[in-house]
Amino acid sequence: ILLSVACYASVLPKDFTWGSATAAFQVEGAWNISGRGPCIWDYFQNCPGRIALNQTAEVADDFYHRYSQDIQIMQTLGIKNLRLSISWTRILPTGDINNINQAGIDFYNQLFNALISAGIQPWVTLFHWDLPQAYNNFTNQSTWLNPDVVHKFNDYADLCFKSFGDRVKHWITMNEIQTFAWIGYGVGGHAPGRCSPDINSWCQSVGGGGNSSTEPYIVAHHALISHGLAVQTYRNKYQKTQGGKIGMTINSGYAVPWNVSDPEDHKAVDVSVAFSYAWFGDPQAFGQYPEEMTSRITGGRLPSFNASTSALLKGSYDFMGLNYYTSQYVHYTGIPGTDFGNDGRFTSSPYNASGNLIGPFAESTWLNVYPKGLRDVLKWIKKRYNDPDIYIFENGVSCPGESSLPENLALNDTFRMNYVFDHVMEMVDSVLDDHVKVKGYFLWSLLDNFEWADGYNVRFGITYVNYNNNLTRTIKDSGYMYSNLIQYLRTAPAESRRPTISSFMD
Ligand code: GBH
Repeated sequence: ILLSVACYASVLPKDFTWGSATAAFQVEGAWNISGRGPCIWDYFQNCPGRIALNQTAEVADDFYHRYSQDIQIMQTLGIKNLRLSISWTRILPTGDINNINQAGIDFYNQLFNALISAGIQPWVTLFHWDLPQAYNNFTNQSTWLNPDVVHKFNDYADLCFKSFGDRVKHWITMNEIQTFAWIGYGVGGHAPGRCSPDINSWCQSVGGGGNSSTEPYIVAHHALISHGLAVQTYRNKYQKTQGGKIGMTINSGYAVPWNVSDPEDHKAVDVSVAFSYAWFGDPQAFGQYPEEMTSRITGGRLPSFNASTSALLKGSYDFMGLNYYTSQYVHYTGIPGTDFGNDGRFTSSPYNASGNLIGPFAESTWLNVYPKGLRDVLKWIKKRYNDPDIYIFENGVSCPGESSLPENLALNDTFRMNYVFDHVMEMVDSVLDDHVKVKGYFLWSLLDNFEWADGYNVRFGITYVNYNNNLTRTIKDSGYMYSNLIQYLRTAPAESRRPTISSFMD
């Protein structure tokens, strides 16, 4: 029987990595338990008006106490990989390496052990936005603006490799540098709420209108160098003996010309992908920023790598990561502006010149469904970076109106089922027809959770979390669909690669 099973090739290789994903701040809660120190999001969420309905992540999904249940959910669904992040201040409460919180180390030891004994591999993000508040002294030389944070991050990363690297074989240094750099320091919508130097604010005002595009580039530069240093540490001290892999994950959509007959709008497509993916992909692959950025960002605002930081970054990855949610139409304007989009002289919109929508709106206002963009951006990454191994570390959706539905109706998330199915099918085409080396797919998210500035009012989970009833968990229809789909793709013969979604909806 074993032989006959092994005789044909399945649609995707048997060792393709299927998983789901979470992040510490969004699920753990237990914000002040057992010596955890405050991070910038603990501070930011208490600034009135910053989070929808002034909600906080103090409890979140209480994953800290309830992870055994969530492991059971993954076992039920046959999900064998979980991407999750470590809370920096749970193990280093003040960010100081001389002040290690053993209770925090113990927590992650127990968590990783529980996952592994359930047959689930942990894929660990070191930084999913929860920087120690100790590094924030509210000057323009604090948080990621301070070049010294590079060494603090390296100390933290080193401690994680040393403590957990015998069991954690995949490390992701940074989640979406563009998001925390731009939203955190350009427009102030994420921690630390900085929209400076125009109005030099930290938290005090909402929105701000500052839109400086000076600080996001500095922040991103320091985060990139932090990544490079942590990779060097891993390679020099741990990789040979521990045998794991390391990289980062980058959020990027693809783009579609706003006016198909305007060649400048076609050019804007390349520029926009350079401003999202290549901003972080090029330094890793080539040790420098993309030409599309250096030629457009005026006034010396984009830092540059010197010989040593360039060498540090160049080749600093074993795989490339992609978080894909949506794509936009882009239109060349030629007008320099102050925000980061206009540095590329383009605007983006879900509508094109004829007023057509690129795809249906999710509940999140920034997310329109456009599955083909996933295949397009994968092809773009393959070409630009000479065919690297790629992991899709996030892909998922919030369903229109979902957050105001009662639980029994929210469980029937057809919109999410279609989203996931359509994106996975684009990925299958990418692997089989474009020969892109996609090695894994992680669905965001295992659980409804604290959705940053949107609080609990937007849900991305394949598991429903009832915030009005003791945080009970119930698997949504999309969870079962995903479970059936991944089972099919690893067992069905290659020639049956175009199933219909209805066969997975039971
Ligand atoms: C991911 O980012 C995050 O990694 C994850 O933690 C999060 O839960 C998930 O998205 C779902 O949101 O509100 O107009 O300022 C995806 C990329 C970039 C999407 C920032 C939201 C803010 C748009 N994100 N963007 S806006």
